[in-house]
Amino acid sequence: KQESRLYMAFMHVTFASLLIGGLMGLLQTLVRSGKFTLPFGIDYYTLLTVHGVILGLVFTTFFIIGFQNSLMGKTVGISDKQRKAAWLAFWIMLIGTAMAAVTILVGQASVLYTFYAPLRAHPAFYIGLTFVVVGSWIAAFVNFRQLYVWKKAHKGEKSPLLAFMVVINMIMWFIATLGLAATVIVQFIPWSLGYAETINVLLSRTLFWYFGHPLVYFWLLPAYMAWYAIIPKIIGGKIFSDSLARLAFILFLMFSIPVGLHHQLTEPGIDPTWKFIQVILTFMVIIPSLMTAFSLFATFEAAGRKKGFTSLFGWFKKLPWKDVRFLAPFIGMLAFIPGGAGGIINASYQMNALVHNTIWITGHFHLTVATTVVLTFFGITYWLVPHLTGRRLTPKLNKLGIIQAFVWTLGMAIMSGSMHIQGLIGGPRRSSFSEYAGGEQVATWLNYQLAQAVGGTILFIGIILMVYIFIQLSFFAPRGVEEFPIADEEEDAEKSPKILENWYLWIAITIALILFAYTIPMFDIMRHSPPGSVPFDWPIGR
Ligand code: HAS
Repeated sequence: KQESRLYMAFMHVTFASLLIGGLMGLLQTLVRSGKFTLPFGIDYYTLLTVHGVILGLVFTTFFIIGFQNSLMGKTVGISDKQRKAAWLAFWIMLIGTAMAAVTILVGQASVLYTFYAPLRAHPAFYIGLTFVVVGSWIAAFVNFRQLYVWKKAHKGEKSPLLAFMVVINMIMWFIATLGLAATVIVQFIPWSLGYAETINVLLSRTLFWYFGHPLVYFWLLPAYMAWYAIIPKIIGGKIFSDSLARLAFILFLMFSIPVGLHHQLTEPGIDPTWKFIQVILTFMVIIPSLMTAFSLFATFEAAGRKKGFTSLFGWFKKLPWKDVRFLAPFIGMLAFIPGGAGGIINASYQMNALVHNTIWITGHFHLTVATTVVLTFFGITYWLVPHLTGRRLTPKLNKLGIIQAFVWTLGMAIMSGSMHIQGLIGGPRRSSFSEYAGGEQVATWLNYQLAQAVGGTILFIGIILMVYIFIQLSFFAPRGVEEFPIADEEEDAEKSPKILENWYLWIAITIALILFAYTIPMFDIMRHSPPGSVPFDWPIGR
């Protein structure tokens, strides 16, 4: 019960964030349609910042840490001391979130979720972010300790797959947030307090993206945990390959971080050679996703064939289509096929020039994070929350969940689809409605903006449905037992090689790759970049 309370605390913040962030998203699409103006003089960029920060940073981080803690508790156990430390992490993160949220809401931090210079916020925003990061570090070290204690008690045994995956994700998070901490503590806090007269803009952007790209894999990997080790149980199958899953996660650890420059391909001040090297590394980070796709097909096919299907695709029909715990993540997987293809386009150096800073990019991340990841998180919620609250996912709630998944898919297909097309015909991202003095090209964007408002409205209905289901599963669904589905390996599976758990080796390679990809560009940025022409009294939010 004590453990459940901890994990549920994270879930409550998650779904409160979904509601607030989703409402902001709806308003944004309405404003961009040109048919609606914000009341009470609310600034579009305040809205955009609340949306990005609350959904991109708060919703995701609280869900991930809560879910991962529950995986650790289930697989390697949690002691009283560790539980208390995890509570400390929760409160520090919550205080930080509240500080940042209030600062944004009062219009003192309209700097978007990417917040790099020259945009400037009130110091409370940066201090709040620091709290969130410190809280998440405590959570990470609790997870490291949990696995360490388990290993000591189980000498020579392979660690449980899910615990291994959580630790990889938190090591990646820790290394990535060092960049965030550096820019916030060394650059932003002194600058926003007026102690530093100028700020090195390029350095702040580079440090942000050093963190910003692994951030997207920090969102993705918990979804992969469910795909590799939970979905097989739900469909009545087994884990296809423990070694393949571990190797995919190790590749993510190594290649997620030294790729941040692919967000800065159009940026002056960075030598193109280093951009090109990081583009190559970006293509390396695609490989573990392709391995995942292969493994998922194999899992589905093996599960179906075990049920006696011999025809080429007969097994496909026998997947549990009416079980929302499977269906929602499955739609997420499907969305990742165009989502991942879009990512490959973004990463292709020359093609990036076509799509960068257009609303295509917004379409890309609504497919990847807001569909693939979010639908998988919803799929997890349907069993995790009743498991924790001692209730059951009733057939009625299951049905409502299926409707929710279809509403989400429809809304996102319309919204993200029109964002992709509008991006290709030049529609900019991060902008409010404008007719740009009546340009001819601008007229071609208007219908797509209307379509985005339609999609955004459907998505908001999806959010209300999801929050309703969450409340039901938390407080009102009938009492009962809901399983925590963790799949086993095949009986005749080969033993996973010990080297896969050689943490020193993988962390050393990760650090070596980061040093290789970043040392010279960073040195150049600090040596050649003008120290920054943005004075400390630069108006907030501009
Ligand atoms: Fe991205 C920009 C490149 C993946 C999120 N990305 C963003 C931004 C976000 C984001 C938020 O190189 C905007 C940041 C901002 O505000 O400026 N992205 C990639 C690449 C990948 C990728 C190469 N992105 C993601 C994921 C995200 C995410 C995942 C969130 C979770 N992205 C970029 C680049 C930019 C960028 C550039 C900067 C653009 C710019 O100029 O600003 C890859 O990881 C994608 C690999 C994925 C695949 C798909 C594998 C498919 C699977 C599903 C299998 C399905 C099954 C079901 C089994 C190759 C695993 C099948 C069943 C049937 C019946 C068929």
